[in-house]
Amino acid sequence: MTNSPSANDLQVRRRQIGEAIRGHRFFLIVGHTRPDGDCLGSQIALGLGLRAMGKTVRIWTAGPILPSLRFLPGLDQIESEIDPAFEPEVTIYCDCGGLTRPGGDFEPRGLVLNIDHHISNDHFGDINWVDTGAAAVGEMIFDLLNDLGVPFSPDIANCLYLAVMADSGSFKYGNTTLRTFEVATECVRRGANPAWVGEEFYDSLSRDTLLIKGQVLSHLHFEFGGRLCWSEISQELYERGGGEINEPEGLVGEMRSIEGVEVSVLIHELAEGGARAGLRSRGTHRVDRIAERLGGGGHPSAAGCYILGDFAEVRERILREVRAEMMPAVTSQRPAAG
Ligand SMILES: [Mn+2]
Repeated sequence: MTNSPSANDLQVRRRQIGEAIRGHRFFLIVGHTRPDGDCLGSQIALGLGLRAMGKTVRIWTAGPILPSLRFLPGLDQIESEIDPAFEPEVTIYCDCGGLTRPGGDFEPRGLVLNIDHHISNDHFGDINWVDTGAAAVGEMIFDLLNDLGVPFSPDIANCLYLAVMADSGSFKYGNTTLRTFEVATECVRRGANPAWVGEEFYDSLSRDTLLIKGQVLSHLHFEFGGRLCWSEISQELYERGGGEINEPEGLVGEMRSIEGVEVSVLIHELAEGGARAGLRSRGTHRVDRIAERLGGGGHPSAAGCYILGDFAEVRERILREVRAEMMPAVTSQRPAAG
C-alpha cells in the first residue's frame, strides 16, 4: 500500500473535489483541534471563497485559537459551537489526518471531502485529496479556489500566505518547493502583506509564553551524544504561565535547531491526565512512524501524538519509542557529511 498517489490521481481527486463543491450549496468546513496557521488559514480562505461563489458556509473549530492567530482576517466568521439547526450537504475537512481530528464529539454530515497533506492520512472521506507533496494545505486551497474561479480578496490572500508561511517554517523546511514560493508570490500579488502577517504571527509573544519557553529551554535533556533533545511542560508550569493558551509555538522546532540534534521531542502534560507530544526531525529519522506507533501521526519530519493516562508512564512510553527508533543509528556507520 502506498500513501503517494500519482500526479494524475491527484489531478483527478482535485477535480472531483471541485465538482462536489460546484454541485452543492450548504457546507460545513472543519479543521483539527489546536488549529495551526495552515489549518485555520485554509479553513477561513476556503470559507470566504465558497461564500464569494454564493454558497452557504459555516466554519467550525474546537479551538483554542492561539494568540499568534488572533490577527487572522475572517476570524469572526469561525464558530466554536455547532448549530444543530444547520444541515450541511457537505462537510469539508482541512488539514486533518483522520476523521476524529476535529475533536470534541464532532461528527461529519453529508458528503465528506478530505483535503489534506499528512502522510498518515487514512483516507476517511468520500472524496480524498491527500497531496503529501504540498508543504501546506494552503497550497491546495489556493489551487482549488483558482479552479473554482474565485476572485481572491486581500483577506483570502493573507490567510493563504499565512498557511504556507507557517507550515513551511517561513520557507525553510524540507517541504518547501518551488510551488510554495509560487503560491506565496501569487498571494502577495493579490494583496497579502508578508511583513504584517510575519510580525503578527511571530512577533506578538506574551510574557507568559516567554516564561514557559525559558523554563523549557533551561531544562533540556540530551541523549545519544546530543542527537536526541527532549523536554517537557508540566501542568504546574502551564499554571504559572497563564495556561496552555500560552504554549510557545515552534519551540520543539527550536530544540531541533540546536547543533547536532537530529530529533527533538516536547512532551506536554495534559490537564486530563497523560500527555501530548510534538516530534521534529532533521530528516534522518521518520518521526511520523514514531508518532503512529503512539496512536498519532504527521509528517516525516514533524509529527505528534496524544495519549491519555498517567503522565509519568505516558512520558516514558513516548521516550521509549523515540529511543527505539534512534537506537540502530548508534551502531551503524553514518556516512560522512557531504
Ligand atoms: Mn498543515
